[in-house]
Amino acid sequence: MEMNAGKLALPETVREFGFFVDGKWIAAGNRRVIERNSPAHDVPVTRITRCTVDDLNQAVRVARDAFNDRRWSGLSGADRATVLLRAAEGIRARAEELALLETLESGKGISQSRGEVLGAASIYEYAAGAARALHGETFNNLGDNLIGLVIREPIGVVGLITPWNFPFFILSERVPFILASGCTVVAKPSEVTSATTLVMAEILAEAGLPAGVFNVVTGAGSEIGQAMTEHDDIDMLSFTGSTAVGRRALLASAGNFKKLGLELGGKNPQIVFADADLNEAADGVVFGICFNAGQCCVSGSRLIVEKSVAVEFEKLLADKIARVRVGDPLDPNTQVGAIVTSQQNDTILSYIGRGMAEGARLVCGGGALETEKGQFIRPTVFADVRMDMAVAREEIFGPVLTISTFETFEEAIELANDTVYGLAASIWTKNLDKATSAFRRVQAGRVWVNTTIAGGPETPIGGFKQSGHGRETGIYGVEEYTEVKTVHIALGKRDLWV
Ligand code: TXE
Repeated sequence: MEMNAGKLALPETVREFGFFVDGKWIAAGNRRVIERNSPAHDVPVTRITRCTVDDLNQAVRVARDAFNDRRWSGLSGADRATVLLRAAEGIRARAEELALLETLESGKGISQSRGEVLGAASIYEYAAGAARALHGETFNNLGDNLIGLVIREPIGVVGLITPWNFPFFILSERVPFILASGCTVVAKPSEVTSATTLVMAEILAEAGLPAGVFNVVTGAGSEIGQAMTEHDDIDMLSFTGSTAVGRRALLASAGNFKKLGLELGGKNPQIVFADADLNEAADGVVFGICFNAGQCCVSGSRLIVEKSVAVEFEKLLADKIARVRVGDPLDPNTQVGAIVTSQQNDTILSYIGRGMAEGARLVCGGGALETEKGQFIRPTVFADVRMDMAVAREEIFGPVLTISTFETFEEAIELANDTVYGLAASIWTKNLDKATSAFRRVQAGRVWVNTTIAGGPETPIGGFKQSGHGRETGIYGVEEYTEVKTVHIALGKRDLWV
């Protein structure tokens, strides 16, 4: 497509955003603002409002009123689906604008951003169907005098806190499902990547979503994010981000026992057996660690490879990594863009330093890519990694792969499960029995066999262990935002008690 014709130019002006509550833009006024620099180019690209806790409280009141008067939850699933389908059209119509904003704020390659934006539109289309498919159960086996109904109701006002690694895609894995269920929303995107969430508020309003159903407040996580976790009038909080903040959200939820959906960190194993197609497995492992510069909750960051093929596999990896195109995210050929913030860049570099200090053997990469502007890291591989090293235990959230080896199936599973996390795992083997035993035993919410980071909105996502609570997407993703109510209806004449 001509979309891929060439490198895009940096915009000449900084795009300013107010915030979006009750179907309207509210200008920053005398509030403070946050200016965002493109992490690849070091120039300001967007300016957002630093909302106050009062702004958050107002947004929650608006979302509460919109929920209570049933302007959205009272509609049929078919009517809600119409809005979601129009929103998908709205995303497609503004795809290039959304993709560019996403790239400018996050540093990810423009081709990837375009793919994520179009993928998001398709999630809205899926969720539109789910709005109509959502249903309960009946119990017609309670005798002639009683019938039981199990009905699902939207849970209420949902607070949504999203991270910077997939600002638009993660938002789109949640919002259409929350809306399909009939809930109302107050969203708070990451302070470094708020633009596409704000544009989405406008797209939803233009698609016919009633005012007050989807609201966006922007600003600091430690202020309004924290206030959202503590808010007594938020019925459910969906949080995606670090395990540390997820734990704080869990503690804060005790105030009103709000329901939590948490998608947190991962340290995901890639198990490669000797009988795998090694060339394809190496390609998958390189993709799994380089995708989004490794800033991905399901990055396959721990390679666990059978010893008999470890030397050959390491060479395949190094050859492939040398061919990965790291650079300017405005170039459609770029595969790995910039690191999102200087803090994240420092974190990754410090883990690379720790890997070396702990005695891991550097296979390739090992530091920053020298560029005139911006922050980039060369995909890095450490071999001879033991499970007591920090690089093997902690989520680095950068393009850093560790290699450990195994000799027996049991050892492979033990290594794979030797982590506090349980988000995802990949298994590479041509032996179906072995693949099945492995996917049964590995502790992870998502398992890929002979592929990695694949799939669509039909299936649920979420984590085991300290990777989180609850599931997003699929029919589970709509049910997650509902309460289950049991109704018994007596029929015929009452058998009197008194
Ligand atoms: O995450 P934070 P950070 C991991 C990854 C990364 C680390 C730190 O390992 O290196 O987290 O990233 C909001 N109450 N992941 O510091 O702080 C914040 O504004 C409520 C994994 O950016 O968790 C943003 O909207 N909210 C992850 C969101 O939380 C708060 C994706 C995530 O930011 C808050 C991102 C508070 N006290 C990072 N403080 C994944 N699993 O995909 C911040 N926030």
